[in-house]
Formats: sequence, C-alpha cells, structure tokens
Amino acid sequence: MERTYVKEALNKKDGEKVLLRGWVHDTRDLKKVRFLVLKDMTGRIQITGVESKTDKDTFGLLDNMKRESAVEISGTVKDSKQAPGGKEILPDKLTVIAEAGDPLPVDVSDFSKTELPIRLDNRFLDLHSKKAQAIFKIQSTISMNFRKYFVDNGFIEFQPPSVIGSSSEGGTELYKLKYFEKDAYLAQSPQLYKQMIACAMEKVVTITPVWRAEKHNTTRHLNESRQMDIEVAFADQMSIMKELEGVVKFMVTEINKNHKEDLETLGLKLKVPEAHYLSYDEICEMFDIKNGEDLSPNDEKRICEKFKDDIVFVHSWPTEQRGFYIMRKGEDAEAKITEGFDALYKGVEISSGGQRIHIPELLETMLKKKGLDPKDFKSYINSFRYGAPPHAGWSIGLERFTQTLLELDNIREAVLWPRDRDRLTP
Ligand code: AMO
Repeated sequence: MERTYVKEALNKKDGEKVLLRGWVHDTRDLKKVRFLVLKDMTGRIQITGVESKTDKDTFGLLDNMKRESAVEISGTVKDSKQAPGGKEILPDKLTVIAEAGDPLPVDVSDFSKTELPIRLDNRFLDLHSKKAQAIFKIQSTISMNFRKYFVDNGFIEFQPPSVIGSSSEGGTELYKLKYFEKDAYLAQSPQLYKQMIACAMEKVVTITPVWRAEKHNTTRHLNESRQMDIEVAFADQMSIMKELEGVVKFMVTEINKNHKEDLETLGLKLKVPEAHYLSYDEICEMFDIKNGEDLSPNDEKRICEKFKDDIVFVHSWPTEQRGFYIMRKGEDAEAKITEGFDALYKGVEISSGGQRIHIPELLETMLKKKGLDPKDFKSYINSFRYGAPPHAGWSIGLERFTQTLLELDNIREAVLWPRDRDRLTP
C-alpha cells in the first residue's frame, strides 16, 4: 500500500484504508482507549486505539510510545466530531521505525519553554517543533519568492565566489584563510561581483552566504548569513528602491496566501507594507538626530514606530556613512551626499544599497579617502574601463528579514545552524 500523508488522510472518506508514516507527537492513555497524535510534514492526526476492537499487539504498543519516535501506522479513517480535523484513524498495525531516546534533551511540545541555546545545541530535535517548522517553512517561501519575483521580471540568477582575494565591503571584518601560497578571505558580500556581471548582463539576482568576522554579540547579527542581492544597469537609487518595495510586498502576499497555519502558530497577522521615501536629512530633522551620524538601533525603532508596519526608505546618506563604492551626488568626489539608502522595517534595517561608482578615477579617489589601496582593487576598477554604465543595487539579509517579518526576538531563531562568536557546532 502506498503511503498517505496526514493532510490527505484528513480528506479521506469514512472507512478508507491508509498507511501513515511520521512521528509520535503526543499520547494519552485512558486505559480502555489510547490516543496517539501522529505528525508528518503536512499536519497532525489522532490515532485511536480501543481495547475491545484494536489488535492486541498494536493496543499494547500504544501504551508505551516514546514521544518523537518515528512510526508507521496502517488503519481505517473514521469520521469523528471530537477529533481535531474531524477524522481519526483506527489502527490495524503500528510499527516503531526508530524509537526516540527518553527523556528528550529539548521540549518540542507546543508549550515548550526550553531556552534557545539548548534548542540550538539540539537543533535536529528542535526541528520537530511546530514553531521551528513554521519559521523555516516561511523562510523557504521567502527565498523562493524572492528569486521568483526577479526571475519573472527578467533578472538572471548568478553565483558569486565565496573565496576572495581582497575585501569587498572595505571594512576589516574578514575571515582570513590560506589559499595555497596566498592569503585569501571569505566573502563579506557579493558586491564587486554583482556589479561586474550587471555591467554586462544588466539585471542580476543572487542568494548567497557571506561571512563577517565582527566580534559583536547581538540579537540581530550573525557571522555567517545569507544575503539576497540584486544589481541593475542603467539604474539609480530611486528605481531600485522601488524594486525592493515590490519584492517585499510580493513575498508578504505569498506568505499570507500559503502560510495561514504557520502564521497562526507564530501568533502573527501580516500586513502587506506600504513604503515611505525620505532623505537622510529629512529623517534627521524629523527625529532630531545629529546630522552626519549613523542611525542607532533606537533611532531605527523610533522611525519605524511612526510608520507602523510599513517600509521606510532613508535615502541620500552622507558620504562618511557609506561604503567606498557608493556613488557621490553629481559624480563629485567632494560631494557630502551619496546615492546610498537603507530600508527600515518593523524597527530594524533590513537592507542597504544604492547607486555605485562606475567611473574608475572617482573610484580610485574614494578608495584612497577611505584609507584603502586602489592596487588591491585593480581588477575591479579595470572592469569599469570598458563600457560600464551607471548601475545600482541592494542587499537584504535572509535571516534579518525573516527575524523582522516574523517578529522573532533573536536572529538565531531564523537560521538553522547559527554561526556566531561562540557557536561553531552543530
Ligand atoms: P550591508 O552590509 O548593509 O550591505 O548588508 C546588507 C544586509 O544584510 C544583512 N546583514 C546581516 N544579517 C545578519 N548578520 C549580519 N552581521 C549582517 N550584516 C548585514 C542586513 C543588511 O541590511 N554590499 C552591501 C549591499 C549593497 O549595497 O548592495 C551590503 O552588504 O539585512
């Protein structure tokens, strides 16, 4: 007999036979009647053993099932007003495929209070919980629809290298490694590569891991994360902010459509956000922030509170607050304002980007101003000497976005196996 998934079993008629596989979520023993809640990737269903009717061995097994054990159950579907979902299974045969150890190192029930570090130490088991599953099912919809939105709009997906020869963000937070006789680094972003490909193929998109050796220990930073990036030729900061607004609206709409139950599990109702566009100067004035400084986490919160559950684009940032590769207003090395922006959503920065410098001489000047050596960026600078048009792009962190959207206290909830200052295993 072919396997039936729980969701399918819940749609079968009274009397139909099924073969289910999954895990023991819960059991209840009322002596003459024994219940087992079976779960698989599609849902949960009640198995009801009755002493007077159920096969003796099967009824006996129901007495002593260890939670989270993998089992196979064949039986008959029965309509039931009391059972969740309106159906239960009267078992013919129960086979334990893999028994779970007892006690479990993590409580994976719906009322679990196990603390995050212990859950992460035992992530393999934590993934049996409804809440963790809801987060990663939604994350899968985020990345899939991110890709879909852009590919459907004519973008080309590309894969940048992860081992690089020099810094791509101009900062110091690089992981160094030996690469034969040379020093190499783990990529901090696909920045330089996406620019080079966009200058030839126009509209490009990627989802790629990045590594940042920052020693911070916060609830919104990881040392390994996934960035969802785009880059577009013949574009400026305004046109690509519109792309970000479009993709966020699309992803939220798809989540609302496909994850009703998961959102319920997480206690969330998602509003498809509107977008507000304000310059950095306007924001400073509006919120009494010292012009020239970065926005503090508290500033980001204050700004978002005013535009509740909407996206706030803060554009035209000052030069000293942006990377060396962000275009200066008017293509002027002395300009105080750039074509760079940040996107804030539900209290945090979810994305940053802008128009890039496509003029080699201006790039060399800006590198020097930032204390970097243009020699280290030779191949990158040279790539703009042969017909490189103005171009712009941004990056949105997959885990940061998941955390923000799902209102998770800690970004580590939004990554399967976090890499942070203290955590390298599992
Ligand atoms: P930035 O450094 O702002 O920009 O990163 C882009 C987005 O990536 C996410 N992010 C992080 N998520 C988790 N942990 C971290 N340590 C972390 N750092 C960043 C955030 C952030 O908004 N190359 C530019 C983008 C561009 O101009 O295209 C860049 O990397 O969501």
